[in-house]
Amino acid sequence: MMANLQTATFGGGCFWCIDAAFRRVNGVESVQSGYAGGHTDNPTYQMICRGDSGHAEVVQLQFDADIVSFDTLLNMFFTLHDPTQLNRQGNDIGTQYRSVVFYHDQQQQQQTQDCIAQLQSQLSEKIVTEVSPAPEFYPAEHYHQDYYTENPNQGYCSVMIAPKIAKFESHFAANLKH
Ligand code: MHO
Repeated sequence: MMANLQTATFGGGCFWCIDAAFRRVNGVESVQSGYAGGHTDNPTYQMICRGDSGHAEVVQLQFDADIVSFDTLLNMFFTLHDPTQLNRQGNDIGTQYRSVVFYHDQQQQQQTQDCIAQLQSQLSEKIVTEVSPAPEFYPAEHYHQDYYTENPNQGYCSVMIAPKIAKFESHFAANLKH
């Protein structure tokens, strides 16, 4: 059967974490960490961290929409980070860590807006997630790809990411790769 491949692009804090989570999801065929939404071409991680490039740390996914829906990916995305924090996730502070959905078509835009409206009705704090058309995506340096798998003992991975992934795996057990 032909795969119904689609693209999704999400930013929600450090990309190591959402990269690790989405790699586990059944139907997600590829995950790339990168930069998008700023105003400089071919940014480097160093430029991102200076904060003046305007880029966000994002992950870009290819997923088979016949196996996992964009709505399910949105639900996952909103449990992986706090969409009420402006330009920060925990101790990670700066525009590079902003909450953002870069939609690839009108349907993704509508689904994102509906998902945010629904989630907002359950939250007292305002959701600040940016919802914008997908701009050019710049893949991050090789060492940022699948960082969590490659560097499980690195401090940030073991302290910050591992517990989030454990929670993610129990919450979305039915959606994981076997
Ligand atoms: N605070 C973390 C974030 C890394 S992430 C790729 C660190 O600097 O290790 O922004």
